[in-house]
This record gives sequence, structure tokens and C-alpha cells, in this order.
Amino acid sequence: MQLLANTTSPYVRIARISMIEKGIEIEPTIVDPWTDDPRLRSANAATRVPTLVLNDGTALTESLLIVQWLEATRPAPNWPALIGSDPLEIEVVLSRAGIALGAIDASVHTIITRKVTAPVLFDETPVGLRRRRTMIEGMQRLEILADMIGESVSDHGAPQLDAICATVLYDYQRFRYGDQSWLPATPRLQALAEALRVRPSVSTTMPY
Ligand SMILES: N[C@@H](CCC(=O)N[C@@H](CS)C(=O)NCC(=O)O)C(=O)O
Repeated sequence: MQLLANTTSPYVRIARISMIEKGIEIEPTIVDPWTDDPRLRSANAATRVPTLVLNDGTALTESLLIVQWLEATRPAPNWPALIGSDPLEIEVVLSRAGIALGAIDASVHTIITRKVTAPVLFDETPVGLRRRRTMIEGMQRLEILADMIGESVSDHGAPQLDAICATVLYDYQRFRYGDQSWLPATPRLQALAEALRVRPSVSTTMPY
């Protein structure tokens, strides 16, 4: 099994944390998605990370599809349930994860579009400001939910998808926009992200 990854992508990190919590600890194969690495080109038509190449050569792409594959192939109770185990819990976890994913998408979109628009900064355009609003509102909504998200660990002590995505968002925002005055103070979200660093899945996958 080979995980084509980079060291910054929040999507890669969602997949890596989920894989480690499900007992798959493989050293990622670091590639630069922007230089058309042939391994990534052949495995993924979109040339994006993460891409997980299984032992039979099948390539899994899209972070949430990798999580779906993990849930199906390593189900509870032997493995932690990442999206919850009963319908109401699943609904709550997915709803909260969606808030974080919307903000992650806005965040990555801003970073990627800067590559296109430089030296004119995308951030101050109408679409850029809309993406910023998504990041701010997403973080503020998660700040209100952070304590509850922190309580909803699975029976193995593993974080569920909502906590994984909220933590990945928080750390990515600090990594990319830590010096920006518009980044909202989110002390509860910060506490959640820092508390989860006791998990090797979280501490060993910090962006750099
Ligand atoms: N929806 C995808 C997004 C993956 C993605 O956009 N990865 C970025 C890195 S953060 C990438 O590889 N970008 C290269 C490109 O867009 O060409 C997922 O969830 O895995």
C-alpha cells in the first residue's frame, strides 16, 4: 500500500489521521502535486494528493472516499467508528465535519488561487472575501461546538471525523494564516486541537 502525499495538505492529513486510527501506519510517499510527479499522474487523473494505492494496484482518491473505505474495511467494534455508530450520532458527526470541510475548502482555494493571481492578491477580490468569510464563519461555528466535539470520541478513544476535520482546519489555519488579523480567536477550538495532539495520529501529521 502506498500513500502519495505532501506535508501541507489538510486533505492528506484527514486521510492520514484516519488511516493511523484504523491501524494503518505507513510512511507516506512525499510527492509535489504541482510538478506532475509521474507516480501521481498515473494513479490519479486529477493529479492530487492524497492518493492511496492499494496492494492490488487500485487507486483510491479523495480524502473522504478513503475514510469511507476505511470505515467499510475496518469496521467497529474491532476498529474505532470514525463517523459514529447509530443514525443520530452519524448525522451529528457528519454535520459538524461538513462545517470544517467547507472552511478547509475555502482555505485551500485561497492558497491555490494565489498561485494564479499573483502578484494581484486574490484575497481582496469579491470571491476571495467570500472564501475568507467562509473560513471565519466556519471557525466561529466550530468554536461554539468545540467542547461537544471534544466529548464525542469513539469507544477506542479515537477522534471521530468531526474532531479530525475541526483539528485539521484549526492547525491549517494557524499554519497558513497565523499572521493575519482577520483570523478569529477560537480558544475552545484551539484547546480541542491541542488536546488531540496526545494522539500519535495527530501529533505526527502536523503540517510543515
Ligand atoms: N477533494 C480532494 C481535494 C484534494 C486536493 O485538492 N489536494 C490538493 C493539495 S491540498 C492538490 O493535490 N492540489 C493539486 C492540484 O489541484 O492540481 C480530497 O478531498 O482529497
